[in-house]
Amino acid sequence: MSAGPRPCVEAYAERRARLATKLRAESAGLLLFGGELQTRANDTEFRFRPDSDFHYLTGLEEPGAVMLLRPGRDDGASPPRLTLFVRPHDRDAEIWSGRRVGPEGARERYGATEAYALDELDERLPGLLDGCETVYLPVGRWPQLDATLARAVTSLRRRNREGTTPPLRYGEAADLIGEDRIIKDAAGLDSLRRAIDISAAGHLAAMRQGRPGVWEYQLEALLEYEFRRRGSSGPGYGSIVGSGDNATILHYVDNRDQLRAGEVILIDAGAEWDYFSGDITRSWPVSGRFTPEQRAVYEVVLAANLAGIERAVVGGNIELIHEACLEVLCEGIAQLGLIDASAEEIRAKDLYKRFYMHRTSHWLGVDVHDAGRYTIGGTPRPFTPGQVLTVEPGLYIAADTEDVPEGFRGLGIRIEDDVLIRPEGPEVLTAAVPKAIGALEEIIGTERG
Ligand SMILES: [Mn+2]
Repeated sequence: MSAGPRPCVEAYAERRARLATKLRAESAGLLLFGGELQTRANDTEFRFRPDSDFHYLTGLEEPGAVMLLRPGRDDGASPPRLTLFVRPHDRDAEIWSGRRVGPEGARERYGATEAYALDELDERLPGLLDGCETVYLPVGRWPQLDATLARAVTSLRRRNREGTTPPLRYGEAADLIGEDRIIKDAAGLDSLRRAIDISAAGHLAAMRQGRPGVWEYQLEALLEYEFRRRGSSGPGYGSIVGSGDNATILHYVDNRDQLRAGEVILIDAGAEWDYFSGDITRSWPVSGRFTPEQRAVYEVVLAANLAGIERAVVGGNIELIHEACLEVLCEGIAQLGLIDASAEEIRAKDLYKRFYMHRTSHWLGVDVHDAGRYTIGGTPRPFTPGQVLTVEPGLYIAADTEDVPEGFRGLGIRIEDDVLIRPEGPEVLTAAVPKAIGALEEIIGTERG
């Protein structure tokens, strides 16, 4: 199985060019850090994952790297200048810890205009920032980057009489880049689709293998096996595999219980591809058939999911999706008698929060909870084509909920899809994973047959 194509160097250059247009207007530069290895215990480290913004703009996945982007001339005749500082080649270090791209590789393979070894950063950065009126950086995300900038600015100020011009303003890079990331470009959408397709394959495998007696961690391992064998770097967030009452714990990641006949299992898991992440939740009966109570709750959540997706249209917004889901959920809670009140009262008095305590949607992209503003000028941001968001209503009835009939207790159901906003209406990117009751029971039932 081939890992498939990754975005080419041009895709990253296009992203930098879009940002350079914004930077040029403010005579600004953008300073980012690529992240560093995080200690796991003693002298072992977690697998490296580059800083999302840094990778989004460079494609480079090496610890320690620093980038500075400055726009070209405003006549558009010169391209943006990308300066990369990377670890230098070091034969001994590379034998132990892997190959390094080196300054030459940074120029040849990553399109850097100029590239230097990291130990030249303090010496060269002041000159590179000279005349840059605004510097964008992710304030506080990487304390060592804040310190690097502070040293460079101090050095420029000290040489002020030589005619150097230190920066006048500092801006938030997370917001600047987030507003670009929120609209998926062609390369980003390709990566996200691939991440979602791999996520879907993992969910299907879990549905086929899940049955009474299997352990939650075995399904977690199966999901991640499917992700990895398809070339994904692994899950984009901690996989949630919760059966029975565990499904009522929103971020249950212990995944250590055994699946029992008659329970519903909730799996919330997504694969990463090129550092874009899928995000899918499905809930299904461990024995292959819902009980009448489980089925009734499932039907309410599914109706809410479908009502929410219907509102994922240009000009809509996340609040309207949430409202549409709440309307269906409150109606269902009333009809099932989970709360002894009318749907209107359940809605108006927020009584539903006993069983539905989270929001319905978030942006999706490089980060599972992706960058980009949710409100603009204090009001919900209207959807525009190219945005991707989740629609994930649920109902969670903990085992110790004594005022509901027993058949409803210890039941958590969430149905989460990833949706692309298009002029012609929503595209459900997660459609490959069934959610209709008949289709679910068929896939689970068939494999057991
Ligand atoms: Mn989600």
